Amino acid sequence: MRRNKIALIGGGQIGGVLAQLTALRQLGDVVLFDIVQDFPQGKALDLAEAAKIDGFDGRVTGTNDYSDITGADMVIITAGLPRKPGMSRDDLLVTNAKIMQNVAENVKQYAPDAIVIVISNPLDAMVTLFRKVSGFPHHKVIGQAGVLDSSRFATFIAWELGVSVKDINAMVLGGHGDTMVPLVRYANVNGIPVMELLERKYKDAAKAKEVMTAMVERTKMAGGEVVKLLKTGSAFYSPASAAIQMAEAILFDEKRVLPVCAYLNGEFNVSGYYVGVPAVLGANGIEKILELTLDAEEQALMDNSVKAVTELVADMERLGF
Ligand code: TXD
Repeated sequence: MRRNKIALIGGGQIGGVLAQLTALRQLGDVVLFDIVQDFPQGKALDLAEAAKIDGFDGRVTGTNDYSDITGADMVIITAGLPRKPGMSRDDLLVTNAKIMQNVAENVKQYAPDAIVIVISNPLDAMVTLFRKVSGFPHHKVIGQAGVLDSSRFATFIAWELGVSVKDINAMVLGGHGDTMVPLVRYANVNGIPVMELLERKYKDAAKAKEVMTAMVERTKMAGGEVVKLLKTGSAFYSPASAAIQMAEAILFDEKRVLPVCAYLNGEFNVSGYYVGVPAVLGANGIEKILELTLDAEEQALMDNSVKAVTELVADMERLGF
């Protein structure tokens, strides 16, 4: 049986960490593609020379030639430009749409059976465009946003409560923008509602609410917080880890329930758009969307987020994509 072949399109910050995690976790052979001459070859060579030390067998190669991704089982796309300080995700729309169009045409040609995880921003638009240009089945084209946004939310909750982040269950739904929806009511520590723990900690419901609101706001702005500190580029360790969790769920047919950017066909009352929702990820990609009951306030936030996604997609279409 041959090893999985995993093509990483974009060999920049996230692409490099993806390559390393893929190798370390022995998920398969890595082909790192980038348009910059020699750059992915250099990264791949550097990483391959760590195999002896880290003890992985997977091959790691870099390329500027799409034919090298032929037959890839999985494709993870980070090609595009990251945000600069003060730049919104949507400013990236035109530049990255042109790139994504080109990527999709090539993935369609050389890896027509792959399951694809899109990371490039603006995420909801890029995953939509990849799907449209490639014509791949919707369940095999998935966007990464929710796993990262949820991990950020969980991190802030863990810090606030002084407990292990491993015991936090928290989910963020909606689009990957400022309108994303961290689900407060469902957030829990091994089943204990986070709000209950906050109320016990502060012995004051209003204060508990205030603390939670601050964590929700920080989650929504978390990408920008990192951008501001880094000065050049955007988050790359955590987005790579998030995509690897999705990749493992698919490659090992884990049926994990993860919040991902999935194509909705009536679920959550949305039709024809990619939106962040809980889904079962397994060997077939998205195997099921898990719907859940939202109260009036959550539904209003979700509607607002879906509206932002539809506007973004409309903008992209108006610009000719
Ligand atoms: O959670 C999420 N979805 C995200 C998304 C979280 C953080 C950042 N996110 C976005 O991922 C970010 O806004 C960017 O759109 C992508 C990639 O971020 P990264 O930090 O890895 O950007 P880099 O380091 O600039 O890498 C992008 C690479 C770079 O090496 C370019 O040469 C290459 O993409 N590139 C291309 N590759 C292939 N094909 C084409 N046409 C191309 N154009 C540029």
